[in-house]
Amino acid sequence: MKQYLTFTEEVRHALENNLPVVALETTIISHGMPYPQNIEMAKEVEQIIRDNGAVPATIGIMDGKIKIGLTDSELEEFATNKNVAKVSRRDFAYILASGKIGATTVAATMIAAEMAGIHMFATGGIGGVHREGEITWDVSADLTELAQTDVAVVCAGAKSILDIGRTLEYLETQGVPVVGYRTDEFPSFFARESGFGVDMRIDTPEEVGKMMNTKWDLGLKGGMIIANPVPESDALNHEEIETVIQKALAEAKENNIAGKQVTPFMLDKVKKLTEGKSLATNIALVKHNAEVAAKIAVAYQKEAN
Ligand code: PSU
Ligand code: MN
Repeated sequence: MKQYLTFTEEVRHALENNLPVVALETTIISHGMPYPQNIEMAKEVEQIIRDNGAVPATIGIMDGKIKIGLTDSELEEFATNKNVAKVSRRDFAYILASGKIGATTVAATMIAAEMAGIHMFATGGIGGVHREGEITWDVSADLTELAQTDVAVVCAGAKSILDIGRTLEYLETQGVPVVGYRTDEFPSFFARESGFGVDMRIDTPEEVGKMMNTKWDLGLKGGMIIANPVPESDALNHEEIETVIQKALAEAKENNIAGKQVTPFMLDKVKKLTEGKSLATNIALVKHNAEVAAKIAVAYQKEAN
């Protein structure tokens, strides 16, 4: 398997010396945000992780390799190239074997991170069960990945473009712990509220690190979700965003948007309908997740070593 992986010097050094590392995805760069905000966000997030004592490893597929850590010019490529594929578990081998360029989703980033020996990952929001999922069967492969791959994911919950109740039910069935980080309510990405509670609340990085070590010491396969609400100052109003989402969903339906196009389409529409406010919120929550993930990675690694 190692033949497919390449590492930047910074990441290789960290992994060889058991230093804390935080994985980052590329789908958020290539398909989640417009240029140039995407590249600015990607670089700032890496720096936040360094400032909090861990090493960032942004993951993507190019030139027949799984890249664990990207150079600045590679990051730029993911931010600007219009032909970047969106890679989830099912697409992984195809994109790698064909030498195409592919941005990794939460699911694919977890797969690559585990291969590389990285167990901490920061992103914006996870995929989930889509609204009307009982008709379309659109359930993100992120959820089944969380059930089987040993990577903890810090996210701001799941976007309320999804069916959050069903997403949480699915995660429970799959045995995925959902931890509220300093919150009793599962956040809904743009907003701090969702109307759904969490069964586990943890308030310190040390306690999350201990739970990660305990889970995997026990051989309980799979990841966990650390749900970290967007900071108050950047949050959008739950009811307001709901109205916007209803409009965007109607447009998606009119345009017959389905499958892997749904999430990028919805993010773009919501951004337009909020006049860019949602993009600022998106960037803020990713940065916040990076900070928390770095702190947890430090605590996890201390306990693991
Ligand atoms: N949430 C965001 N921005 C994103 C994504 C989620 O705010 O870009 C991406 C992530 O990479 C996630 C993917 O894994 O969308 C889920 O896509 P799907 O619903 O097609 O599984
Ligand atoms: Mn989907």
